[in-house]
Amino acid sequence: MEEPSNTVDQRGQLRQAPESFLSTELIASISSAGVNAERRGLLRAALTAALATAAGSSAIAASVGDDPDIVNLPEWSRTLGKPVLANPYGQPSKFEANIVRRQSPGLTQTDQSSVAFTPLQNLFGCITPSGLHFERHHQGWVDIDPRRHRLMINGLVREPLVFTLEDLLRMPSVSRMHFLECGANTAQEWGNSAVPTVQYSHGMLSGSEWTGVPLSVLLERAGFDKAANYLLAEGADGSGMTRTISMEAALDDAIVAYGQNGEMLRPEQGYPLRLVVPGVQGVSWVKWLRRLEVGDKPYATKDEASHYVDLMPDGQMRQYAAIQEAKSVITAPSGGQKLLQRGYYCITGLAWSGRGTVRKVEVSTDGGRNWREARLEGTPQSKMLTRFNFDWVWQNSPALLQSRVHDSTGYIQPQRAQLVAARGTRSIYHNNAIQTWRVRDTGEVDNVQLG
Ligand SMILES: Nc1nc2c(c(=O)[nH]1)N[C@H]1C(S)=C(S)[C@@H](COP(=O)(O)O)O[C@H]1N2
Ligand SMILES: [Mo]
Repeated sequence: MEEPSNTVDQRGQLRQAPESFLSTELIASISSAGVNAERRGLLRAALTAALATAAGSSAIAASVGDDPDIVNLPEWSRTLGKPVLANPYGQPSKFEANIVRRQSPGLTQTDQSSVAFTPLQNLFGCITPSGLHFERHHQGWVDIDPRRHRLMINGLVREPLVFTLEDLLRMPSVSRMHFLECGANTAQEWGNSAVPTVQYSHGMLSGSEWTGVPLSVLLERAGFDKAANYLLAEGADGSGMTRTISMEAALDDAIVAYGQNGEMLRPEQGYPLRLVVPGVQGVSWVKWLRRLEVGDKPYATKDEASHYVDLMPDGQMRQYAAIQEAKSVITAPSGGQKLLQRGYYCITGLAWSGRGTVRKVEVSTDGGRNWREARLEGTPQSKMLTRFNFDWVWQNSPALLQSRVHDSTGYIQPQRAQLVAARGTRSIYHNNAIQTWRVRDTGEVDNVQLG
């Protein structure tokens, strides 16, 4: 098989919907800025009608009459199928082998202190398949024997406790969908190095259903000191990963999780136990969680004193900036992809907020001059990814695609210039600016920074 290219994947070329799905009149009704709310219902009805007509249309049949893939029975229709249980653990089709996590050559420090990004451009809906969840390890991942793993709760507690995985599996559990985003996601965009694809610009982001014991249940059981405001969470890998968690977040919706998307956590995601701190930056979601210490002040550990701090324009450091502010990105069409023909495209992307739910997403195709509302798929969940879709007709002319989210607190995702005005360009973390994808008249899409 051909070596997968680092920037363009097998679905890098976007085909428009077949011309027969849309009448000229309908195409005209979709302005180049999108479909407005009134026309949307009409468009949907007409699409359904067009589909129904197309199914029985001889004109369609004539145009495809010589297609060998219709005329000849393929081998899979003439031979025995593969045996049941050929794959005791199911795998994606071999034709999807190009849809993988990728490492950015520029960002890789060592094989262990590294990051592999989620291929957002190829995913649907809002759940990231566990095998494509991004990976960020400070010192490599570890393959823990669950029988030998322990979770200790100590510090300002009435009774220090140690749990085995079996103990935790017997306790009351919750299952909730939440995004996980590294605080350094979109870091390169602080500078001028617009990275080529959405996988590299936004791929330290994944969404999963997490299952485990509410952290509040474990803290209550240990009899934590009600005056204590902080927790130290510690991982069992060699990175000495320790993070201060506010007691507020710990008692709110944090989970000591063993489950991810219906099965046990993957080793790369912290098997057998990880902390889930919804809405908070990824580094606080300590993997291979082995100890929680209840304390009365922030711990200022290495991962919060010298890393994960943002240098502000006035020379001050922004520390413990834990919450991931509202953010959205168009995942297709996106950098490295190509529109092959003029016509209808469904602009699609993801929106999320660490402070609550997504209330509205707007899309602009002219670099932020005009905005129209996108469709949200499903009911937005708190601190979880929401999928949005937007109807668009590309007229072979240059376009600047942007999305912006409004969250349930009323916060609106900032333009890059607004964010830079407040925070300068010397930060590494917490870049939630509006992303711009430029469509050239050739159909090629790339990453540009406006303003
Ligand atoms: N024990 C431990 N926990 C850790 C890390 C680590 O290296 N060791 N990396 C952190 C960082 S920086 C992030 S962004 C998330 C990444 O989680 P993931 O690898 O499951 O995507 O885990 C966090 N928890
Ligand atoms: Mo991170």
